[in-house]
Amino acid sequence: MKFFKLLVSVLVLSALLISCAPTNPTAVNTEYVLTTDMRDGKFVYVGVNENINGAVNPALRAKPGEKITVILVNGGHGQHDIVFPELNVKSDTIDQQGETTSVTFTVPDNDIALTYLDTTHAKLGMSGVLLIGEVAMPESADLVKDYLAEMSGAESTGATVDYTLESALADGKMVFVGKGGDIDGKINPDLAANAGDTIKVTLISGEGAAHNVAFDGFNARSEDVVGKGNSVVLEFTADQEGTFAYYCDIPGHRQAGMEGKFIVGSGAATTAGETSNTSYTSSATTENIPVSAGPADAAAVDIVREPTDIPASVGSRGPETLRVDLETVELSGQLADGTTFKYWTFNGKVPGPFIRVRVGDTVEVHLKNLPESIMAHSVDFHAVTGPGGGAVATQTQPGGETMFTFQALNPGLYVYHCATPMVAQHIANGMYGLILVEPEGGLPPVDREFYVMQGELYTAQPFGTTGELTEDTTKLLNENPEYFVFNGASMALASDAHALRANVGETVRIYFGVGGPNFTSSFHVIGEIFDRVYDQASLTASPLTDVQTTLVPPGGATMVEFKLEVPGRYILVDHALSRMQRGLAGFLYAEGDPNLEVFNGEETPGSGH
Ligand SMILES: [Cu+2]
Repeated sequence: MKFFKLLVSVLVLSALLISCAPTNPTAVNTEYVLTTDMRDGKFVYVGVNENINGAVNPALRAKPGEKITVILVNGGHGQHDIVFPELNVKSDTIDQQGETTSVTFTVPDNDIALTYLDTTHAKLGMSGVLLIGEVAMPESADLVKDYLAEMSGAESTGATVDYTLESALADGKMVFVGKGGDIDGKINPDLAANAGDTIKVTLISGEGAAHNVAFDGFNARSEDVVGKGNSVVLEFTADQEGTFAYYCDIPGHRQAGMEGKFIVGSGAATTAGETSNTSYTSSATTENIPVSAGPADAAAVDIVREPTDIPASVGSRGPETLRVDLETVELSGQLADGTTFKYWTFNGKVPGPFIRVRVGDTVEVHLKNLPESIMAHSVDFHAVTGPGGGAVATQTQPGGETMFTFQALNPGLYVYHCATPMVAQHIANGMYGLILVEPEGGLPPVDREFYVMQGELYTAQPFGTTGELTEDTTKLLNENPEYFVFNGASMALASDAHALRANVGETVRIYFGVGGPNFTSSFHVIGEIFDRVYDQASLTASPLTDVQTTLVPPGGATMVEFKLEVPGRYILVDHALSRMQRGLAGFLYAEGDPNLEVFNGEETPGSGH
């Protein structure tokens, strides 16, 4: 996808160049197009046009005294530029994917090898040479080293400091654990080095989920490591004194606890403005999370749980032992028309499956995390009496399976959700559902039952952006969602495909829960009055009667019932109605003959009902 975008940028660029070529008064003899990319965890330049196509940090060639143009396309994210330091030529800085900049200059008229480099990423290997005339290719990057030595405050000490870190879950947090040496067994250990040392960090995935390690202030980030026991190595030079943060920059992991300190020299910063920033709300997110959306994922599926997807009532049966199978599936889903999002789900839909048991049942829960997952997942049932609601027994790595049993002691309608750090993130991405524990003898029969859950999505891109949206954990922590949804997607239950349907004269029951993770719902059905509200989803207390709007907190539920007397379209909302503009509404169509005694009126245009 990234490549596709790049290709488009390059094509557009070529078209532009061709179209303006005839009118260009000062002829350029040679032209190079470079893009930026990440290889082996390091930023590099990659050649785009013919003779340098695909080459990493390609050698550029020019004839003495000729005029050349070098065009740079930002192929990913992060700030980039191209500088020819010996010639004092510097491009503008570009920081958006697809953005371009260029420099045009006349090269010296003698045979010489010169450097080109990226101001921020040169020390990570983002540099190459410009060879003029018959000059030979110099020994690897000596030129850059010389130049960087000038730029950098610290002389290389020639020493290498080795650290090994392993990812782990500890005390409900995601952490780095030190391996070997002084840091052995320590959680998020302080790492130390002298200015000028080479730092070599080996990161082992201790539990199999995807991780990496990034160092603020050094533009150093390892590749991702996935799969238990696999490892990745990051090497960089600690070229400035100070105290810096290191962390895992997989979205949500730093917030979940994967963060430590990197102390260079005395730990005091040598230059103003270069001090570490240990707050994840700023530096961690600016470089890596795009605000523009990539193209929508063509393979995205419909993740909306059908509101009628509810198992039959338990009826009058006695307690039994039942098996519940949950699969955690990370998949690309349709969030809105032309908009896709990487959801994390139970069984591929949002919400997860409606689970129906009776009081006294023993439930055997099997949780399988698909091998394709990059995250660990788990499940916490609010219907469980026991540690973590089952989350203690179900932290499940990609490709793994866990199991526990519980006895349903209390009747009620309960939320379940993933409880793997950062829990709010797993919930926001779609990991919640309802489990109904019916009282002895079952619930009173009704004509129609519906399953609806409310949640919020925190995307880096504003509401309404088309394309593939990405999650934004800073917005999540600030409780600043872009989307509010019933059953996983924007306006999902207002679509013909997923609307609720019933007939006049029927009694409707809605099992309504809030996954959240953060917003309380003021649940209301426009045009109807709840005949009965099982407040807080208590099925043993007497229901409230004749209620307009009922409060449902995150991690809470309600059961409402009403009879349909009049045909028409009724609208499920959270009466905090701004959220309707953010994707939150569902339609309940009641079909049948008019009931003029109860309601008699002509529809006026533009009512929206
Ligand atoms: Cu999860």
